[in-house]
Amino acid sequence: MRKHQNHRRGFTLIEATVSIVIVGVMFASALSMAGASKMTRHRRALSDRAHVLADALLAEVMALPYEDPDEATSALGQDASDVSVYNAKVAGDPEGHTVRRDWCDDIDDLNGWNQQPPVNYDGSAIAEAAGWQRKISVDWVKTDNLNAKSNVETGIKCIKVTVCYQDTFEITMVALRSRAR
Ligand SMILES: [Ca+2]
Ligand SMILES: [Ca+2]
Ligand SMILES: [Ca+2]
Repeated sequence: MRKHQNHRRGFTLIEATVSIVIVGVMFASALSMAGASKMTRHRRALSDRAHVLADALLAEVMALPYEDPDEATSALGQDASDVSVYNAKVAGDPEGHTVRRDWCDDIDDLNGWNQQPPVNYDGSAIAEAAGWQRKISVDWVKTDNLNAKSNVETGIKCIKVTVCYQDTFEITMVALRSRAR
């Protein structure tokens, strides 16, 4: 009878040990799944915010005239007619902005635009924008191959808006704009 009791006690200890190991494994697995789920939610939140920031900026750029209304130019970027105007506005801006997007008078004035943290169209601050950056590049593209850049005016511009969060997340949205539109 005593022999049987010892055997029963030993079995119970093994059972408890197995049970602890199983619970431990399940707990570790649950923690791992919770971590992955949290990471997925974080990336989705970053993606949603990045798309909102990119959409807004792309819409602003696309609303600008295809080319400078004051002069004919053969280069991308700010034009001779813009520089003195923009410099005067920067000098007179009490909030000390660099060139604001609502001062630009054609799409490619924003070529090379790079702002961190991003601000609104009128230069006002965007809430919780720390860590975010927005960049714009504008190129002419070939009419027979819209993926290929051109060094000369073709009547079609490719606008790329890149939005990144620190060094962890980045999206680029692309739009084409023709002179004819
Ligand atoms: Ca211009
Ligand atoms: Ca101009
Ligand atoms: Ca220009």
